[in-house]
Amino acid sequence: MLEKVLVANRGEIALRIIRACRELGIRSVAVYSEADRLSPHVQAADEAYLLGPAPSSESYLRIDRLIEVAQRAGCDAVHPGYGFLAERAPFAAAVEQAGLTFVGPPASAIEAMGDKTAARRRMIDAGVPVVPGMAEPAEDAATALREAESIGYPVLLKAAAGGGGKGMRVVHEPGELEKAFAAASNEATNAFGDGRVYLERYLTGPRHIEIQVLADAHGHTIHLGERECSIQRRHQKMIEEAPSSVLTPEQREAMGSAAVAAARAVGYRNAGTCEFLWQDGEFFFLEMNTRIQVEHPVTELVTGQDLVAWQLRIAGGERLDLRQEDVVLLGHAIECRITSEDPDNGFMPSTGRIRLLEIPAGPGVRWDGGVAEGVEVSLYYDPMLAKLIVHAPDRAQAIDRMDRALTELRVVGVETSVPFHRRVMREPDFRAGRLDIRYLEKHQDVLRREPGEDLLGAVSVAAALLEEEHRRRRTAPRTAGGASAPASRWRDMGWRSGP
Ligand code: MV4
Repeated sequence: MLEKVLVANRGEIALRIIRACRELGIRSVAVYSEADRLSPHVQAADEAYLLGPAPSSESYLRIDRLIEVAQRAGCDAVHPGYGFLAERAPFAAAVEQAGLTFVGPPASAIEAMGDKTAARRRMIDAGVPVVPGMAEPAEDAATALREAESIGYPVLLKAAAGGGGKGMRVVHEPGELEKAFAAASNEATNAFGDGRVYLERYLTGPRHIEIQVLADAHGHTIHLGERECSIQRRHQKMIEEAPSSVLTPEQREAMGSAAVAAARAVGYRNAGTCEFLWQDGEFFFLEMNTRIQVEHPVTELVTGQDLVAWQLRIAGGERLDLRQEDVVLLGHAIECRITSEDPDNGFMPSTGRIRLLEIPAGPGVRWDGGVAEGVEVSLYYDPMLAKLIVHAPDRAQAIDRMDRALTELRVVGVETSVPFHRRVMREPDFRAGRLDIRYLEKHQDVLRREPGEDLLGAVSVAAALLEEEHRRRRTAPRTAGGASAPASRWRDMGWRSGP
């Protein structure tokens, strides 16, 4: 078992890892930048170390400094979380080189999944379905033109070093190919320092469905079902759920087996996710994310498994004593990513101090947060403040529960994505499960405030007190026996505070 873990991250995922450590009796060490001095993850850990004076993300990317802190603090392992250094093979290798355990896959597995055409070849060899297309990067535009003929239009140009949608170009007809090839290659060079591109058949309205995988160090690999992640904006996921409403048990098994085969093919260990595109009952492997993901809680709620605890136990050499047939899905879970972005203003990042934070509670509600009242939200880091996750017996009840929980949530000090999330929970296509990766392109209605839209929340006691205090300071002293002016809300509802 691990004894002391350095958490090489910040925000909600750092807190999530610290919580898992505490439950397992593992000591935790936080690191922080100057800007994060007062952040909750620093308070929650057993010890905390300042990484450097830079207030930006730079601090969390200093490999040498992180390893130095881990060694000085007497850690035996490093958990990278997601983002930052989580999928950098050189970081995993440097951690192991320093005699520490990397809570994640071997560097070789990260590398194998990093090169997209190499990964495609390995998946084909392992019998995992991939989108029809090229197995090698195209030498030039003329080669791509010939390949496109055999694949059939529309085709999609993708960067070989790829991921995240950079260097992607849709080509509808031969005449567009040469220009698109140059543009995609250019973009790939700028983004990855590698201009190689290849072609795939372009799927016009797929869903993004991914499979959670767990693999121990003793050759045992299983999957924990899927997550539906189609509701995204500019490659940023906004809402995730488990299970997907389109998979039959047979398809779940087929996709799960494909994900397990993919993991085995690269010698995978620890938690990982295989992304698939699903269209008209067919599915195709896209890529593997070699980290714990933001949306892991929806899988935890429907499987009853603690994925971060499994990461730590597997890294400590424990056996994954969970058979595939023991994984049972129960009910439906939905996650909303609560960000400091203004949905009524093109999702413009919003900054400021959090003055009031009221966190939803009640049956089936989970809050994975990384902020607290008093915390300053800056532009230095990712705008995700927290994740609100609900669990209910079925999808319809989960949607209603999420709408209720969003009603209870109050954040004063920064604008948040909450109004957007509430509009999606009420939108008929979403409620009917009619969604694909272009859902938000097609639903400008949920991206904008409706005239007359009324999304009042529950009246919070703290907010009511703050308002009342404010009002008392402004109003003249009361006359004897006279009732104070009722709050406008109460008057609106037909209530009176006096006779
Ligand atoms: C595709 C596709 C359609 N057809 N491949 C986007 C990021 C990268 N991971 C793969 N992506 C896509 N690949 C084929 N052959 C559409 C996308 C895509 C997408 C995929 C998943 C989630 C959101 C997306 C948004 C736009 C495009």
